[in-house]
Amino acid sequence: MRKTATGIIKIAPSEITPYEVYLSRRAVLAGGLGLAAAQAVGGFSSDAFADAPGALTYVRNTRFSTTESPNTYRDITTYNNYYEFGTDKSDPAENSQKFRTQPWSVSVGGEAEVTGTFSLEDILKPHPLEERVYRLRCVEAWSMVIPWVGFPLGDLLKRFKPTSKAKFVAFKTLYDPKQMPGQRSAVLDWPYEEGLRIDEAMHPLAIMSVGLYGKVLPNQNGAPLRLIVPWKYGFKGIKAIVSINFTERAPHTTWSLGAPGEYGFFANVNPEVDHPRWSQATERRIGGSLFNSRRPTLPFNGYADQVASLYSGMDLRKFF
Ligand SMILES: Nc1nc2c(c(=O)[nH]1)N[C@H]1C(S)=C(S)[C@@H](COP(=O)(O)O)O[C@H]1N2
Ligand SMILES: [Mo]
Repeated sequence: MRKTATGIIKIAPSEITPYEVYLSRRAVLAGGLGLAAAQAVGGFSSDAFADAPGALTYVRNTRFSTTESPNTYRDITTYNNYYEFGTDKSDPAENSQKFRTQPWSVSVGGEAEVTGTFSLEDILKPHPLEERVYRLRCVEAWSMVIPWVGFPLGDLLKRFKPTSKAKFVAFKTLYDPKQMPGQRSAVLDWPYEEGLRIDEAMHPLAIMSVGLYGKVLPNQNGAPLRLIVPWKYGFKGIKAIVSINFTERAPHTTWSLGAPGEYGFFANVNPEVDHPRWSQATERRIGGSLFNSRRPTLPFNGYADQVASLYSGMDLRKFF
C-alpha cells in the first residue's frame, strides 16, 4: 500500500475491500443515523447490514435539486438505456442482475500528477454523499426526474491534480463481453466512451453517482459508479466507469463516433437543434399522466442559469 501526496492510496487488487463492507463502514462512520447505521453499529460484519441492503448515508442537496416529483423507483429501474445489456428499455433490468460490481477498480491516466489504478473504496472514501434530484433528458425525447446519490465529479478529479495540459476528461465503461451480452454484437463500438471539456467536468452540477432513492445504484442504472451531467442528453451519463483519462485533445465519444451527424460531443439539451430524425422541442415525461406527460424541452434541460456561461461565444448549432 502506498499513500500519495493527495491522500489517495494505491493498493494491490488483493487488498481491495468488498463494496458491502465499505458500505457498512460508511454507515458506522456516519454515527448511527438511520436504521442501517444503527444495525451496523452492533458489529462490523456485513451480515449486520443484511436487513438494509445497499442503504446509503447522505445529505439532501436542495440547492441543486429540482422540486418536481421524482419518477418511481420502478420506472427508474425498469426503463433504461444500457446497450451492454441489450437495446430494449426492459433489457438492462433483466440482463444485468448477475453483473459483478465488486471488486471494482478505476484506472486514472493522462495529463495528471496522480495516476494509477485505484480501488472503488479509495475513489469514494473521502467524498460525503449527497442526494440530488435531477431531470434526465434522453436524446430520444423522453425524460424522468431521478433522486441520485453521489458527489461532485470535480472534487474527485481535483485529487488527481490534472496538469495545465488537461483540457478534457475521458471516461470508459468496463469491457467484458462475458458479463455484458450486448458487447458480443457490434451495435456500438465497445467499450462505451464519453468525455467532457475540463471546465464542464469541474462544474458543480456534474456528479458521480453511486446510488438512487437512498440505496446503492442498481446494476441497470450503472453500478457501481456512473456519471450524471444534468444539462446534457442522457447518453453523456456513462455507466460502470473503469477508466478516467485526462487529455489535451477532445476524446472519442461512442455516439458521436457512431453517428457524427446525429450526436455531437457537447450534447447540451437544446430544444432548437433537432435530431435529424426527430424534434427536440418537446419531451414525454415517463410515468406522467396521459394529459400532462408531454412538455416543452428547456435549454440546457432547465439548468441554463447555472451552465450557459460555459458556452458563451460558441455557436451551439455548430457545436451540438
Ligand atoms: N455504458 C453505457 N452508459 C450509458 C448508456 C449505455 O448504453 N451504455 N446509455 C446512456 C443513455 S442513452 C441514457 S439516456 C442513460 C440512461 O440512464 P438510466 O438508465 O440510469 O436512466 O445512460 C447512458 N449511459
Ligand atoms: Mo439517452
